[in-house]
Amino acid sequence: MTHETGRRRFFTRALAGISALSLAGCDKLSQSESFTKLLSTGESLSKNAHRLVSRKSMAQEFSEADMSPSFRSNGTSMPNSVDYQVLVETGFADWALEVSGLVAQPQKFTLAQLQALPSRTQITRHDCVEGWSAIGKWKGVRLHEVLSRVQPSENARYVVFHCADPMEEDGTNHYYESIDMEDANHTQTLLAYELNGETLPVKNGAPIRLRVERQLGYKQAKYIMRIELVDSFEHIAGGKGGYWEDTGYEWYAGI
Ligand SMILES: Nc1nc2c(c(=O)[nH]1)N[C@H]1C(S)=C(S)[C@@H](COP(=O)(O)O)O[C@H]1N2
Ligand SMILES: [Mo]
Repeated sequence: MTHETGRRRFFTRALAGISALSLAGCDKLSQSESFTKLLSTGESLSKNAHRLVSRKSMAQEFSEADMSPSFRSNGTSMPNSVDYQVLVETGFADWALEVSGLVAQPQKFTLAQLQALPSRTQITRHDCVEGWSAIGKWKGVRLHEVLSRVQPSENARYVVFHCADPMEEDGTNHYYESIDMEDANHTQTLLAYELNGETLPVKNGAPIRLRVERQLGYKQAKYIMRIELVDSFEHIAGGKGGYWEDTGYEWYAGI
């Protein structure tokens, strides 16, 4: 079950007057109010702990032997957009990542240009709030490398990732996410173009997806089309900094 159908199902049930207690099973937990509250508390605690100890601490990295046999897809597995489908058919030859907003040198990067920058490879664990985890090997360019080329302004506070997948049937309300400058410049924060030694599959976010280790699955934006540096996200979509955040999820989804 996806978060989206799960959420719809929850609201439908809530409207029908069925109590959260009657919701049994692991993947229903994320739709239960008390679980969401518990998660929120844990998230704010870990956020503050990171702030006090070190936001620069590294997420655990694993060995090849620890890798999951396959890395599943969750949420969108093929964006429902003609523009995106054309990009897939043409091997992303005409795709370019626009990086703009509060930067001195807005730029567009082709996939080949991103792949020519220094790369980092890391084997990390992905944790989804729906109750599954997977260990995968990611290769990509550090977001820091890209940002240093566009020169963020001093007032830039957040990096926003605009994705190709519309979340409504009518093609509106695209998935998006955001992180702060500290996580953006973290050593393990990547724009990944390979998964498990292969070109990033469409189901996992081709041509590039975010890896922001130490945060939950929904922060790992797939199908990134545009990156925008901002000082606030109050004027973007629902104003909470992400698609799921706009529905009530925590913005800082620390693990
Ligand atoms: N653009 C986009 N990014 C997304 C999602 C999505 O639906 N669309 N789902 C999120 C969620 S909830 C998870 S758990 C991961 C799933 O990544 P995977 O498909 O590689 O397993 O992507 C995240 N990033
Ligand atoms: Mo997720």
